[in-house]
Amino acid sequence: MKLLALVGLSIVIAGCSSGTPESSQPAASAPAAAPPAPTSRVFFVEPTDGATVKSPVLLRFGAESFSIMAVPAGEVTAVRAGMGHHHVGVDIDCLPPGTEIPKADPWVHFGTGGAEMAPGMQLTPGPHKLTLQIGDDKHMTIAGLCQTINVTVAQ
Ligand SMILES: [Cu+2]
Repeated sequence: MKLLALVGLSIVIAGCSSGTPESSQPAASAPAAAPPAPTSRVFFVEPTDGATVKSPVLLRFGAESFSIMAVPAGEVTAVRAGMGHHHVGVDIDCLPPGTEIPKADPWVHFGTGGAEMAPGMQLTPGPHKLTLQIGDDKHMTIAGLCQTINVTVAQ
């Protein structure tokens, strides 16, 4: 008798939910790649945004809730979730998520898992934009893991 009541109740609930328009549900975003944890971020430690610096410009990178790792040796057939390496682009903006970062100017890959360039990057005097962009093991950009800063290189 009790089982019968439960069955009846579930039918009522099913009847209600089927009457609800699906459009009232929050739309689930469907990114091309697995998204990083919401708190993941990447940032310049050196230089700081707006700084006046001297060439060669010392570069240091930081990352939170994301693992900076060397690209595996040999042919990479699959990417490791939550792992990647740094890239710096000079006078260029962040690339859209899911873009392969070119292995050419103005991009530098830190494929060995490094988080700095010392003594630094040669830059001409004047204002420059520096973009720090994470790429996965296939050098593909990941949503949210990019930062652009502006610096001025002194004469
Ligand atoms: Cu790369």
